[in-house]
Amino acid sequence: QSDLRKKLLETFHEANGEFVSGQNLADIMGCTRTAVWKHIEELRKDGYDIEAVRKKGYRINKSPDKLSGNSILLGLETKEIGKNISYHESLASTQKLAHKLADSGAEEGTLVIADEQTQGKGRLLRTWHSAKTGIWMSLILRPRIPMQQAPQLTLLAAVAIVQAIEDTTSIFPTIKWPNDILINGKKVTGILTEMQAEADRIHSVIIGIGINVNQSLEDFPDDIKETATSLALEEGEPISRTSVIQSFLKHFEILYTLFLKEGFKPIKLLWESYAVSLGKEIKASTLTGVLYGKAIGITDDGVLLLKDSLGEIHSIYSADIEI
Ligand code: BT5
Repeated sequence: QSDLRKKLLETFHEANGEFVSGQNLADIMGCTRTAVWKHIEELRKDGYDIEAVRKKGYRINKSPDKLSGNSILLGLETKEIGKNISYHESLASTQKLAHKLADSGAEEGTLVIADEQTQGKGRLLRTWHSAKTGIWMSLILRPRIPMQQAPQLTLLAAVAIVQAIEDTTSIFPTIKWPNDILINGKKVTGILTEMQAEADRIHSVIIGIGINVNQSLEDFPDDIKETATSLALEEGEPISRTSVIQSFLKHFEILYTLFLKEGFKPIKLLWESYAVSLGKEIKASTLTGVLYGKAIGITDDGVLLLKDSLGEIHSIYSADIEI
């Protein structure tokens, strides 16, 4: 059943907005015209706007912003990243399931995605608000890199997300080290990178990404109303989550391939071009205390360098930054 629907959607996709006749669809799908019509009705129920014109056939005018494994795969331009999708309407946290799948051997590039998370998590046991209409996903990677390089993947993912937002909207977001993406100073995306490792070998890196897409201001709880934003709020119109995910996966694969071949250097250059905090006076709250100073750059390893008022330079591996 779902294979037939996939085939139907693929055929419409290839037709590029042109009409496809009922007979053609029946031939391609290997079923009767009545069966085609039934599948079309099912698609309509899922929110597809399908036009039917006598003697011409059917065409899709608008796809819904409904997520599913199939709709993400349709038109996805990657080789490996995102080719294996585990989609769920509701999960406690995509990170949790991704860890489980990674444990049981999920292949590199497996993507776990949910419409809603009931226990979305940020860093340091913080809550990540994950009501419907956002993108909540976790990507499983199996890079053969030294363990200390894993945090660089957070920065790499941030670059891919910025590129995806630029591709699918008219917005130019910025990155705040290490894991926030901002639009007009408000947080639109958070990234949580976790690792499964043993001694000095990485089993898997799980990159959790939360992107606010179609939320309105009322959708955000009070504690983040002033600090959070969504793509739709900034763009002034709804944004297709599927397009953002597909674009992210495409950019991620390009950057990740480059990273595995040439290391972090080329990624660092891109990252710097999107970073807001560099050259500014910042406050860095780390687990061991608070530091004030100028963010003078990141190292080739992705570590933030802060110069204090005495001229001393501190390496910061993990912190919350205020500008
Ligand atoms: C993060 O933590 O920014 C990492 C968020 C990662 C979320 C993804 S969603 C898919 C995957 N599954 C999960 O369970 N998690 C990952 P951190 O830097 O610690 O920021 C957390 C803080 O951001 C919170 O304390 C709030 O202040 C704020 N916040 C929470 N939800 C938000 C939202 N939807 N939009 C903007 N800010 C939010």
